[in-house]
Amino acid sequence: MKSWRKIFLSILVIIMICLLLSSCRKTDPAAEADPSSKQIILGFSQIGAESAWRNQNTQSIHEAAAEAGIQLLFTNAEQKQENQIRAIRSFIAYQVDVIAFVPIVTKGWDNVLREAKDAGIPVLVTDRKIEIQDESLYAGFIGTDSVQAGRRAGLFLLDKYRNRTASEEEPIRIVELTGNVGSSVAIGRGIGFREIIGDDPRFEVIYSESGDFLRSKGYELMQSILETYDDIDVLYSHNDSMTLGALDAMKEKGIRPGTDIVIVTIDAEQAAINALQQGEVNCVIECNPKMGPDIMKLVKSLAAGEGISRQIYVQEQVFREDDDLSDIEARGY
Ligand code: GZL
Repeated sequence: MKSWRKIFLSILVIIMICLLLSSCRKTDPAAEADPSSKQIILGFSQIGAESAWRNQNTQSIHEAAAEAGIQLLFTNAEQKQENQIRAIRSFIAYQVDVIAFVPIVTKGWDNVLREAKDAGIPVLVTDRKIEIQDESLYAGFIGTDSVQAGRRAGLFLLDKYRNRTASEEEPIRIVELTGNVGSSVAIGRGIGFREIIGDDPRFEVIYSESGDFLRSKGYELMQSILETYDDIDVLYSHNDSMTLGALDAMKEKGIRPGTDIVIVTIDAEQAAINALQQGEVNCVIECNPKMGPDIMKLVKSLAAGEGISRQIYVQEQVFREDDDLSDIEARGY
């Protein structure tokens, strides 16, 4: 090959390498000298803005990152796993210090988390859980105990119908609106609920369908359900957004939610607490979205190369119709 062509190709390769390096994260000489002074960069992939709960979760993460002095690269996946995988890859390319994300569904994360591990970037799973072959691909989980939330829903019904016998009466007919199909929270809330009422002959789940945690789908599904069934006793809904939509549909039909149909819902956004106080809902199970500060503490530990607990559940409570509902703290979302 003529020498001028060799020179041209060498220059081209050098330019490409410089461009590639310049596209990656800038190194800070001061930080190189004193790693503890380096600002931590966190790449966070959020699933979307499907509910008041999710928006509060997002707000908590932004506020806590700012408070902690952590630079936040935040992406909204618009409810698509492929967008989350793309975002995680971009965090890897940028060489963030830590990656955190809410996995919209439990499966399909092995490859991209292997890439993060190979790049030496620790990963924190938040809010929802993942199912993965190699558990070493992520550092730990912090979020809700969705199976316990389902159990709490079932336990409320056991108490509500404690005087009901199985023998002489029709079963208590339950309609279930579930969250995202394949998400750990929808799976867990279904499993926990059935652990409690599944073998009890007094109860029968006559219908179960995903409303994707959306108010609009809760409304549409309940409209359709009320066209099909006229003897529903209980609605068990995996989040307040779907519940509020279902309540709208019930009221349009002259049905009194909380009286004609017992309503059990999860999240505890303000609108659901208001409905509980007004007697339109019978039980609200809290799912705590305000996990930002705890996430940032874990991020700092991971950035410092420290280990963290594999599984941390956030604090959550239950609000029942018979509780003192007069002094419930404003929910903020
Ligand atoms: C639960 C969370 C769920 C909420 C919904 O931890 O993932 O997603 O219950 C939200 O409101 O859409």
